[in-house]
Amino acid sequence: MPVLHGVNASPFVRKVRVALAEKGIDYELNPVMPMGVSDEYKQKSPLGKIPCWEDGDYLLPDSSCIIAYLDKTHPNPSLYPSDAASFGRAVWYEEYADTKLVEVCTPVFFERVVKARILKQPVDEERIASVRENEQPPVFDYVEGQLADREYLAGGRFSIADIATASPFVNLMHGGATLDASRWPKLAAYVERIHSRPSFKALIEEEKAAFSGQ
Ligand SMILES: N[C@@H](CCC(=O)N[C@@H](CS)C(=O)NCC(=O)O)C(=O)O
Repeated sequence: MPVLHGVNASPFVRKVRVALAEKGIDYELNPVMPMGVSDEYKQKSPLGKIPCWEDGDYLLPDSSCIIAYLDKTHPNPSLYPSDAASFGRAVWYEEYADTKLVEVCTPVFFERVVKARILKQPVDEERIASVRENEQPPVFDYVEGQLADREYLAGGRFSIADIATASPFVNLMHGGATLDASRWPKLAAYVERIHSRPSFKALIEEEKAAFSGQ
């Protein structure tokens, strides 16, 4: 059976797990923690990052590469729009989410879950306040504006753009922060809608159960 290396609190590992669930692909999750990976793991994933996909002697790191590959091996349902313009927008939204949404959503998770519950270190509340007041608003404004009245971000149906965009908001939620629905009503409704898909919902439940034991 193919193996996905990584832990599910990672927004990038979650992206791949959601794609696998949407496509109904069986796999094993090998829990590789992102900090201090072994030299053996670096042979598989040269940047030393999670996730990495391993199927027999086929190795592929990076969530974006893995999902693009899986869309070729298991094309139904495709997670990419078929027309060129929507395809381009979808992979742009994926890039924006992987870079910018992850940057502004994960510090709250890092402080309140990783530091407080796992590393047993003090939480930097000033850092959390600064991220929430200064860093998140322009990023959330952008996604709110891009959504306009769309149900999905690109191509009129669920795609990689929605997987990547909704994933970091799971980390925000684990960090106990809510998205202000009075300020970002479209984004809040969209995130709730995407998180309620069976693929996301099952993972969110699994992650919540794992963190409640910490
Ligand atoms: N572009 C990569 C990013 C993966 C990534 O940054 N993963 C983090 C965990 S959330 C990691 O492994 N960090 C360890 C490191 O940077 O050394 C992807 O999409 O898979």
